[in-house]
Amino acid sequence: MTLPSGISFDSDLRVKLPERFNVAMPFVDRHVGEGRGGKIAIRTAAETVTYAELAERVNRAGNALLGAGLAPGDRMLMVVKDCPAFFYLFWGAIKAGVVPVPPNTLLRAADFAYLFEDSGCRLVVYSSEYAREVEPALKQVPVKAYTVDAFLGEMAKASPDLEARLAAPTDDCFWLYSSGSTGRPKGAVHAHRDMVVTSELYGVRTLGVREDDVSYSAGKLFFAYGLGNSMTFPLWTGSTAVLDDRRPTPDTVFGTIETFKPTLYYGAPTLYAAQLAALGSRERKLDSIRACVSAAEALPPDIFRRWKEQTGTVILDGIGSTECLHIFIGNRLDDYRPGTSGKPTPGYQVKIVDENRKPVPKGESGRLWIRSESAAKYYWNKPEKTAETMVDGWLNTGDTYRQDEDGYFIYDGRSDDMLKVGGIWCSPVEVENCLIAHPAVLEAAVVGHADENALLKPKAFVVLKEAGGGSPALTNELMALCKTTLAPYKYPRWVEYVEELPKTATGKIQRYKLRS
Ligand code: 3UK
Repeated sequence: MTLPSGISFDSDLRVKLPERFNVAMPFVDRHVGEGRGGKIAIRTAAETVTYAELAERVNRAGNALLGAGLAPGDRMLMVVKDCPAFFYLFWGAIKAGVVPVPPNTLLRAADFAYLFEDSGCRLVVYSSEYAREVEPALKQVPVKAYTVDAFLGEMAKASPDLEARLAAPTDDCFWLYSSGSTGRPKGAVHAHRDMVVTSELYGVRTLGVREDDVSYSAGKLFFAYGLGNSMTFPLWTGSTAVLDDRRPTPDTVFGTIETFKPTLYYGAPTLYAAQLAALGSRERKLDSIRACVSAAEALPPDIFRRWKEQTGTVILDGIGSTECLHIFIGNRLDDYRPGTSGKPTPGYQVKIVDENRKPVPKGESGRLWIRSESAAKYYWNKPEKTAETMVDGWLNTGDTYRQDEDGYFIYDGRSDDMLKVGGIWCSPVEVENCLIAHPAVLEAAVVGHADENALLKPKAFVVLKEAGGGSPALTNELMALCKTTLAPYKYPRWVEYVEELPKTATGKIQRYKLRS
C-alpha cells in the first residue's frame, strides 16, 4: 500500500509530515476515503468493528472527552483491557488534542494513585475488571472517572463528527510509563510522528506487515510492544487486529490462533516456552501464521530451535523499548540469526560505547545508544532522568550489547539491576522492600535466576533477624506476601537464607555477586 498522502520518507529514511497534522488522520480517518470503510479493523470473540465504525466511534469518544470538560493538552489515564474501546479512547483523545496515557493494567492501588498524581490527569477511564485496584486509588487521589461501560454510554450521546485538532508532528501526543530499578515510573512523552515512524520503518519495512494481514499479539496494548503489534501496525496498513482480553496462557493463545487464524503472531520468550511445553501434549493448528515475533527479553536460541522444529515457523527476536516506542534492532524473515537481536531497524542509528561514551571496537561489549525519530521527547516532570537518558538526540537504552563478525547484535544483559519477568519490568528494590516488611526479615537482595527455560525469574537472598529461622513455611509466607502486595508476577520463585549480603563500602548491595 502507498503511504498516506502528505507523508513520505527521504533517502535517509527521515520522515516528512505536513507542518500541521493530527496522527489520527492517517491511522483512523483515511481508510473510509480509501475504500476500506467496510473492512474489519478489529476482531474479538464478542464483536467485529469495521474501519467506518472505528472512525465514527473515535469521533464520539473525542467528543465525549471534550464534553467531560477536558481541554487540549489535558491527560486522560486509561486503564483499559485489550478491547475495541481501547482504540476509541486512545484515538478519540488524540484527535481531540487530549493526551492518552495507558498504564500497565496489572498495577496495584498504590501504583495507580502515584500515576494519577504524577500525570496530573483530568480523567481516568477504567475497565471494571480493574476496579479493585483503581477505585481505592481514586479515593486517595480524587480524579473524575468513568468505567469503560459508562464511557461507552457517554459516547452514544455524543456527536459522530469531530474536527481533528491540528498540531506539529513533534508536539506531545501520548505518554507511556516506563519503570526504573529505584524511583517511580517515568512518563515517556511521545509525539505525533513517533507512531508513523515505528509503523513504517519496523512494521512495514522490517517485518513486512501488509493490508491482508491479521495480527494477534499476546503482549497487551498497554505495552509499547502490543500497542504497535495490535493497533498501530494494523491501522497503518489497513489490516485487521485480533484482540483478546484474557491473561495469555498457552491455552488461550492457541485457542485464539485456531479461531481467528492470524498471519502474524507476537509473543514473548516466557510465553513461547510455555507454549512449547503445551505443544508436547496436544497438537495445534498454527498454519495461518507466516511470521512470529518475540520481544521484551532475549529469546534463548533453544526456544527458537524447538519452535521452528515443532511449528515450522521462525520467531523473529527484536529489542524495543517504551522510550523508542518499538523494535530498534530486529531479525527479519529474509535475514535472521538465532541467539541475536538481529540488525538495526532501517533508519535507526545505533552505537555501542564505553563508559566515556566512546565507541568500542567491533566485537566488544558496551552500552547501547539509539538515535531515531520515534524516541520519546522527555520524561514528564523528571528533568534529571531526561538529561541522563537522552543526550544530543541519542537515547541510552541501559542495555549491554556487542556485535558479532557479521554485524548481528548480541544481548549481554542490562547495565542496571532491572529484571524482565515474563517480559514485564520488575525492580529488585521493590521486591526487596516488600520482603523487608515481613517481621522476620532483616535484609533482602533480589536478582534474576535462570529457570528451566533459561529465562530469568526473581530469586531472593534473605537475611533473617534471628539466625537459623529459615523454613519452607516461612518461604511460603514470603512468597505469599509478595504475591498479595505486589503485581503477582514479581514474587520470588526461590528464597535462599544467608548470613549476610555482599555490599560495597558505601553499603550498596552488590547484586551482581549474587547472580549465577
Ligand atoms: C529489554 C530486550 C533483550 C531491554 C518493548 C518491543 O520491551 C519493550 O519495552 P520496555 O520499555 O523494555 C525495554 C527493555 O527490555 N528487551 C526488550 N526486548 C528485548 N532484551 N532482547 C530483546 N528482544 O532491556 C530493553 O531496554 O518494557 C519491546 C517493542 C516495544 C517495547 N516497548
